[in-house]
Amino acid sequence: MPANLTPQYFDAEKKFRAARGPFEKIAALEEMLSVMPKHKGTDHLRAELRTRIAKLNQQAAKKSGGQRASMMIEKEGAAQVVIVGLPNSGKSQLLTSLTNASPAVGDYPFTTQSATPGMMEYEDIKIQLIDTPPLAPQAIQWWLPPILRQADALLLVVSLAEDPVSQVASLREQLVGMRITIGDREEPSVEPDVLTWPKKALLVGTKADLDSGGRNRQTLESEYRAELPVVPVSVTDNGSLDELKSRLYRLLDIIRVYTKAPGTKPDLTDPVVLPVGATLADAATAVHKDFAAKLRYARIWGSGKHDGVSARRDHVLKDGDIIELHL
Ligand SMILES: Nc1nc2c(ncn2[C@@H]2O[C@H](COP(=O)(O)OP(=O)(O)O)[C@@H](O)[C@H]2O)c(=O)[nH]1
Ligand SMILES: [Mg+2]
Repeated sequence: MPANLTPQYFDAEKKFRAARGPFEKIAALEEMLSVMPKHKGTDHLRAELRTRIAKLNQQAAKKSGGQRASMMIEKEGAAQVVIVGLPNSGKSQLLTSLTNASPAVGDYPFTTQSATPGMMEYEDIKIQLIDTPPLAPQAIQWWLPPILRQADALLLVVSLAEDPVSQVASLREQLVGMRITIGDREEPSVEPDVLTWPKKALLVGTKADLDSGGRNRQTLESEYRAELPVVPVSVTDNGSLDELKSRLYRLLDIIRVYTKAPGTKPDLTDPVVLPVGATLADAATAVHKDFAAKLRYARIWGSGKHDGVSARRDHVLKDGDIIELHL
């Protein structure tokens, strides 16, 4: 059976070939694994990659005094989003306010020492958020860059109780050090032929309630709005947290599609989550790996068309579409 590897896989493979040292190699192999289609045709290759990761882990463990080199947190839900920021910027508080998780929140730096995941509910889907230790130069631990590189998006957290511009500059510098780029801007400090991990990101200004006159928020928006979406929030304002959730959903470029069997009502509580641009054939594969090959046609409700029209396998789906697959 053909493996049908995607362009993302070959990009990750390029990163593997350019990787220096076991940590970068592990990060690249883990990325290859995470973007590889999961079906019989890739079983062998996936097993091989896992063996290579295990071997590199042993090597890396020797270098780092016995610790595991991989702390990858298995992705759950529709997307994996990592919260990053300087000490005391409100990262853990954000995870607490948006998810079921309860990391330690404290008014002193370096409260958070490890990565903590939590699930955020947004309408009918769940998005995984991961709280991390501060991105301060002296505190970045060897296992952090791979977690950031694997993320579907980053929340860059800065406190609006202080000057936000220097915080963003500092965060960017740390990220560039990990060869992670954000926004559309070319990073002049990254050599053009060095492989990088480009990431979608939202710039989240926390503690908006402590920003007297909204001055820091205005500064943040005027400096960065052209490159990155800027979202001010406060734990005292639920509306701001809801706004953050919906901005994050839009950033992720995903759609929800609901399936129904002929003659029944659709299940509107359990959507299939797909990337923007996904077709009926992609949706069929997401339901069952064999369905795309068997798909004859589908009926579709939504998509700005008449209800129940039949559509072909290359039809591009929209958020909220309901589909009925005919095999
Ligand atoms: N007034 C106010 N304080 C906040 C807000 N978010 C976080 N804090 C406080 O800021 C401090 C640092 O928060 P924490 O989440 O531990 O920061 P971290 O180090 O980035 O994880 C704590 O005392 C929080 O209670 C907010 O929206 N408003
Ligand atoms: Mg914390």
